[in-house]
Amino acid sequence: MTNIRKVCSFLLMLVVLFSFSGLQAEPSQSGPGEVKVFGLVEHPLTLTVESLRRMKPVEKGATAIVCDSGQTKQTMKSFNGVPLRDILDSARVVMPNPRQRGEYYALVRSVDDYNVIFTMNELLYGMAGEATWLVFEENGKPVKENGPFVIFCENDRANGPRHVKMVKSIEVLKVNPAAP
Ligand SMILES: Nc1nc2c(c(=O)[nH]1)N[C@H]1C(S)=C(S)[C@@H](COP(=O)(O)O)O[C@H]1N2
Ligand SMILES: [Mo]
Repeated sequence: MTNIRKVCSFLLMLVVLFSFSGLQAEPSQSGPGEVKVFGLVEHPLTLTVESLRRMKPVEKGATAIVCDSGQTKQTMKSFNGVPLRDILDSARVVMPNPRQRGEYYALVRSVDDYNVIFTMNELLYGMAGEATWLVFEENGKPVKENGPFVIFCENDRANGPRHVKMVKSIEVLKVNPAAP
């Protein structure tokens, strides 16, 4: 009897262990209403509108989304967002070798597979760092069709191409070493 009990609790333990390892093996699976931040970071994050509100969001005024063709695709009276740089700061990108800092990038993926990279270099040292936002409100309301999350770089000359609607995840990666 006690043996059966032991076997049972052992099996239960295995089930628990496996389900936990399963969770860790798929960090990129964001649920609806959340954005996962993972990859080469110390603290993977699961962002929601509530958690973004606690991260010092900035409210910006009238903004247009302009395609490379010059066509205005969208205008907003205002938007609310957290700098992508602050998000990557709190996730703590792991860069053990400062000489390789130019090799890191954040890959922003969307639900419909429109994906854009932002390099850590431009976010930390360039103009894009001041102006790349994870947006969760437009015109004072939650982002509807394009949302709930959008990432874009406000000061891109044409800011449509790097305007990612329906953001699903942010993965920090490093370029592969050159083949020997
Ligand atoms: N998820 C997602 N985001 C996207 C796109 C897309 O197809 N899917 N198109 C991009 C392009 S090319 C532009 S110009 C802007 C504006 O696109 P819209 O005309 O669909 O609003 O969104 C960008 N973001
Ligand atoms: Mo576009």
